[in-house]
Amino acid sequence: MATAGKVIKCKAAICWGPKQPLSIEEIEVAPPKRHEVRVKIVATGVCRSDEHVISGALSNMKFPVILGHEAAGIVESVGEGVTDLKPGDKVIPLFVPQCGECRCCKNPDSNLCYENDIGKYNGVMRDKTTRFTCRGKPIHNFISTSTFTEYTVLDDIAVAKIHPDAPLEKVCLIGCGFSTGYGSAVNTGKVKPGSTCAVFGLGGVGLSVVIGCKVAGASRIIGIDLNNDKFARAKECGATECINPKDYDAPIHEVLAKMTDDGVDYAFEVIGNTSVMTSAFSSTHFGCGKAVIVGLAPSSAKLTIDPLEVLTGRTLTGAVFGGWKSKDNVPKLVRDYLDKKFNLDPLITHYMPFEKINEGFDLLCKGESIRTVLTFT
Ligand code: COD
Ligand code: ZN
Ligand code: ZN
Repeated sequence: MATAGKVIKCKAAICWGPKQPLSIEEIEVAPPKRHEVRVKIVATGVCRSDEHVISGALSNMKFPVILGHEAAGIVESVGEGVTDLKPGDKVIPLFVPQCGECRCCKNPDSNLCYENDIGKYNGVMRDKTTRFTCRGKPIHNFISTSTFTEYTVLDDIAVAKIHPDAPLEKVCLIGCGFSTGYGSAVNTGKVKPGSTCAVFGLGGVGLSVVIGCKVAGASRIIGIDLNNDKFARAKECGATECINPKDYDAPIHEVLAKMTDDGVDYAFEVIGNTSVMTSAFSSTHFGCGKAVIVGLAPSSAKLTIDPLEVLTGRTLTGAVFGGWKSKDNVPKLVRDYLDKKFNLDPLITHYMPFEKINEGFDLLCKGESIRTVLTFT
């Protein structure tokens, strides 16, 4: 490519600090260094973790920063030492990288590579520097990805090559929301055929849990949300019934116990609310239930559970990115999508040009969108 080895000037959305709209600016993107790739982003989703930074809920962030972590694009150029990617390859950035060498990467039961920047938010590449500048200032990276820009640079452990036929404006959801929910059901929960599941929270990730429960063969999938507007789409994704806790005087775990002969086999908390986590756990069967935490609670929050509820046989677990080892599994998930194992269409409510990014976040905050996908024209 004519741009290889050169600085690229392009558009990006800069988050200069919390509680202010993102600002579309021209930035400079340096060429990839050793074991890095520069990627042209084609489509990127408006997702919760980005919103948590904008709203100030994630307090230890470094600013200014280019947010965005759910995306798909095309490799523009590669740095030295990159063997598995070449210009023109379709790719998905990985906010949980897979280095293949750390204790988690070597353990088949974990996917949380030590090279991740979640929670630490150092905001730099593996070599501790950034490839972005704007108005002469260095701009931080966000969780190994930074996709709210026409071009980004990624460590090669944080990018997966996908099938050349993949429609990027759909499979971008495999970079976060879809895989997080779907994997929580099929990997972390290991939902069995014929089982009964409860899914608390029917946003994009909750709906992806519903899809996972359905693909795993669950016979009952009960959706729970405070907003009745979420129910039709949940049923489209596979929920067999939906309930609103506001419609009942009794606590929701008692309602579910009555509906399900003493409790569900699997309950998923997909909101990030500790009192809902407690009720999700209590909603599972006393002798064999499993609760999976998908939502991220505020950092000061503590979870209260009755130890007797664990002693009798319930399990409480959780995972980021649906437990998927990212570099190994993202290409497989894309192939499963192309083979029509699941549909991503019900999750995408809006498409917008990248410049309308702040409108995308407004819709998410108002609960009016499931996923807004931003595209570069
Ligand atoms: N009871 C029932 N439903 C509720 C309640 C409640 N008390 N409170 C809110 N809800 C409903 C809302 O009406 C909404 O429909 C739904 O819960 C939440 O949906 P969204 O659209 O806000 O969120 P999602 O589905 O996009 O994301 C949910 C997560 C829990 C995954 C997300 O918020 C989160 O915690 N992310 C961090 C963890 C993670 O894995 N992140 C990956 C990168 S984003
Ligand atoms: Zn996300
Ligand atoms: Zn690792």
